[in-house]
Amino acid sequence: MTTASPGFHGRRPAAADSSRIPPGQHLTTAFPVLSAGPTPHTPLDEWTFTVRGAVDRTVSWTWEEFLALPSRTFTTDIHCVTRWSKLDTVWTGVAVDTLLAGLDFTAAYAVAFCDGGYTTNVPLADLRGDRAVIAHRYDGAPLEAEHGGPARLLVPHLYFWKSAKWIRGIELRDDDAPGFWERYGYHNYGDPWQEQRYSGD
Ligand SMILES: Nc1nc2c(c(=O)[nH]1)N[C@H]1C(S)=C(S)[C@@H](COP(=O)(O)O)O[C@H]1N2
Ligand SMILES: [Mo]
Repeated sequence: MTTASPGFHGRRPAAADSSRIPPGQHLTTAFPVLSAGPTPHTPLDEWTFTVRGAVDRTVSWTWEEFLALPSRTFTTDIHCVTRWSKLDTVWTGVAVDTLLAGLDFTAAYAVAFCDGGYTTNVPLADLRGDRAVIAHRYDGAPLEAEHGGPARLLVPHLYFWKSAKWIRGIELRDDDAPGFWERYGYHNYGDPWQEQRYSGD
C-alpha cells in the first residue's frame, strides 16, 4: 500500500518533526489511495452539497454556488489508521462553519454522506470552530477523483477515514449514528493521538 522511493525508504522524521507523528504511525511522502469501492464520477452540473436532518431547513449549493463561497488554503498533517502519516499537505476548502452559518439547530452529531454510499460520523463540535473543511483543491490543483474530488471532507485532527471522499452533504443529528467503518469495528471517534483505531481502543 505505502510506496516509497529507495532513498526515502525507512526515512526517519527530522527531530523537529517527531512531535508531529502520532503513536504507531510512520511518515510517507507518497499519497496512498484508500477507497472501499469504485471511484464515483458525478458530473459537476449534477453535483450539490446539502445540509439536512435536525436543522430548521435543508440547504443546498450547486457546484458553482459552492465554489463561490469563501474558502481558505492551509497546510496540515494527515494520519491514516493503516499507520501512514503525511506532513504538510496543502488543501483549499470551504469551512464547515461557513456552510452552517445562519442555520438554526441544536444537533450535536453529524454524518457525512457521499456518492457511492460511504458515510462517517463525527461530533458536530469537531466539524466547527474552523476544524474541518469541504476541500476541493489539493496542493494547488483541483482535487483528483481518486482522492475524493470534486470535494471531500477534511477533518485532519481525526484519523483519515473520517475525511469522507466524494462528500455530498452533512446530516445533522440529535443522536450519534455510526458510519461505514465505525459499524465495521473502527473506533467511533478516531483520535490519532490517543490511538483510537478500533472500537475498544
Ligand atoms: N467516500 C469514501 N471516503 C473515504 C473512504 C472511502 O472508501 N470512501 N476511505 C477513507 C479512508 S479509510 C481513508 S484512509 C481516506 C483515504 O483518502 P485518500 O485515498 O485520499 O488517501 O479516505 C477516507 N474517505
Ligand atoms: Mo483508512
